[in-house]
Amino acid sequence: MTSSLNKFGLIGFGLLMAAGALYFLLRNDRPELYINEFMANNSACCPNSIVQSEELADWIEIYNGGDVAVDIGGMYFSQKKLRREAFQIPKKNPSLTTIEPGGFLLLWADGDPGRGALHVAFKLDQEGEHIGFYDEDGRTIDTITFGSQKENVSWGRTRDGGKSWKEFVVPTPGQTNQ
Ligand SMILES: [Ca+2]
Repeated sequence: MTSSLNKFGLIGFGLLMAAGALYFLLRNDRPELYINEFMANNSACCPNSIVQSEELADWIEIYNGGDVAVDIGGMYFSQKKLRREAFQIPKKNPSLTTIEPGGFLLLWADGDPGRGALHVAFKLDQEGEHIGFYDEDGRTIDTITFGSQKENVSWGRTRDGGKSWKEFVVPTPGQTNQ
């Protein structure tokens, strides 16, 4: 009797573990978003024709490498490695904060979130620091740690969503990296 109970207990435990693994796999469909390019030492970028703004603040370009539109409203950004210090993108402006498949979104790192949904509550340190991008449930989407940045030169992935990074003397905020 004891051994039969143990057997059923083991089967039950196995089923529970399988269900847990399946749940994890289904839950693990992270949005295919990337920190694609950023500028942390900006005194001249960027012309209105590119970003329709006269901003000269630091910026972070996000790229959607997936095949579905993603609203980053509710997601978090941080310039520290601690998630609890992250800034949450407002959820009330999906028309501003949704990135189409293959599309780009520019966030202004001007430390002035009162200026709108695309302005985060921190600036980037041109001497180098960290950018963390986290999903609403706290899971990490992307992070980058960078060193000292040259004036008006951006740092970005050599190709959109790719693994390697390089300097861009001609930055491409809101557009494909090239
Ligand atoms: Ca770009």
